Amino acid sequence: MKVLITGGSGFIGSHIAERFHNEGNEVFVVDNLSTGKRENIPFIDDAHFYQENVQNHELLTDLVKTHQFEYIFHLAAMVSVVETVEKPVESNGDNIDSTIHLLEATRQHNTNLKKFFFASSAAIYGDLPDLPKSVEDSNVNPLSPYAVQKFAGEQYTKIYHTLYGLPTVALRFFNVYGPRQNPESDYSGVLSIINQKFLNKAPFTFFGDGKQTRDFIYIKDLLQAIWIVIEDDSTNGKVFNAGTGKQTDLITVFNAFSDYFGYEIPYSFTDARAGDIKHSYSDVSPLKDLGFRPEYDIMKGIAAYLKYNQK
Ligand code: UD2
Repeated sequence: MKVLITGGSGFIGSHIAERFHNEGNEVFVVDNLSTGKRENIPFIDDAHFYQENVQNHELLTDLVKTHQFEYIFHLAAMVSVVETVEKPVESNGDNIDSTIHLLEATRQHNTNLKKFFFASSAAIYGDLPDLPKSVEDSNVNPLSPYAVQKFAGEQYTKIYHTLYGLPTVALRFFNVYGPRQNPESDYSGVLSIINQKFLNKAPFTFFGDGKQTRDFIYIKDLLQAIWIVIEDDSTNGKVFNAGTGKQTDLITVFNAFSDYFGYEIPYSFTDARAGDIKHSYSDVSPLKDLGFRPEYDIMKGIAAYLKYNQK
């Protein structure tokens, strides 16, 4: 099978690429390496790797026409919320224009598509207090260009099914963590930051009191969710939450790292980040109805993450 992954050298995209590759498929990656890394996907040769911006619509259309992919994953995006606040117009191009162009190229030229997958985000729920967040019952309240753009992307993905019959699906990712997550920015996933701090024995700062909670999902559980929705025709035109349905506070996470590393690092508390939400977790019952069974609670997930690091 032929598979296209935009953003395929990023944290999540590289895991999708690896699994398809290991299962004997031909995987093509388009990634401008703005946040992804070429070394995340050493198994993809240069003939299948395009270091290009996802706004290169001509390239993407050509790829779709030439290769007639079975699966298309659209993960490439300006992923930093802060960067989208600084660059609303540019991020709109990366995050919305790219999505509709790729959907349109697929509609017009890709005749044997099994699924078009779009990566959405829990960011679209904003700071409304209801919990757990449910695709059916919760209102959305996008508070950044990033959140608006992810919501637009998933809605385009959805209507490309209802209007044109394209087999599409979108997942709203909650707080994904695991190997290859890039810890380099202040706004990287907090687990990758804590991991980095422990490795370097450097101080960690809690923004707020550390009692904020998130629905942390280990990359392997996310892959399970992705494979369930891409292989099931009943998911066409639908949007699902991708989390574990459990909330864990930051202090618990920090203490788990301390236990596994076997030493303490200095830590301090400062003001909560502007716009930070206090609590978040997902209702994943629709995914569970399709067979989703998350296997990694936070302790098991952190253990697996650290074991991978040691390799
Ligand atoms: C997630 C997404 C973000 C956006 C947002 C929308 C990730 C990695 N980020 O941000 O892209 O979708 O949801 O709601 O999935 N923290 C510290 N110290 C640090 C870094 C973080 O205390 O050095 C706190 C941070 O203030 C927050 C929590 O840790 O309360 C989680 O932070 P995060 O950036 O990993 O994830 P989140 O949910 O804020």
